[in-house]
Amino acid sequence: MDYMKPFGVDLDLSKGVMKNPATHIVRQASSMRGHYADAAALERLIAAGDPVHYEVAEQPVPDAPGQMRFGISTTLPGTVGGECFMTKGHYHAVPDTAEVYVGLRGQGYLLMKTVEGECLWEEFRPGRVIYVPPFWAHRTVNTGEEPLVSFYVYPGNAGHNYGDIEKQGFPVRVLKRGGKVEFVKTRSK
Ligand code: PAN
Ligand code: ZN
Repeated sequence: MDYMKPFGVDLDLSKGVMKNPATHIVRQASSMRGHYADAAALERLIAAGDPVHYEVAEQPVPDAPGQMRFGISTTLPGTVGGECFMTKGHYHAVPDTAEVYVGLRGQGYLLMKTVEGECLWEEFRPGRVIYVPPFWAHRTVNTGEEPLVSFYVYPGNAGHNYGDIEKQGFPVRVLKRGGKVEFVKTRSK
């Protein structure tokens, strides 16, 4: 049999980065249109330099059910009209696939929602493991003053469904006003 070869990668835990990632995705403010409540504030931010909102570093593995994809996700600090910087968020394209996150650096939350509209969140902090069960969409939100860095791992065949979140959003928004974090429900479902 032609086996895939084992491999290792190095993380710098003090900086919260993966050394020499094969894939490095960078999402700037301009790729976040439609995700924040205050569209005008986002446009002002884009015009003022289009800052990075988050980055993902990965070592790709085959898209097969027995494989595990893993990497480092870094969400930067900041707000858009009071709403904390966040990732787009997604369901897995194969919806009955779970994911494990481990907080490495920084503070924030992983917001999770079901297709019926239930929305729950778990706190991110260094050393905190968060389990995302099958069927829950997930979005990282940075409520702190430094980059929020996490390690994640999920099944190789899971894929990503961003379209449903672009249409539905999340029923809870995370704001920071006067240094205080607030969870605001935007609708009952
Ligand atoms: C993570 C996320 C990463 C970026 O690797 O993909 O945090 O967030 P978006 O994919 O929502 O832009 C993951 O959950 N993978 O399944
Ligand atoms: Zn995921």
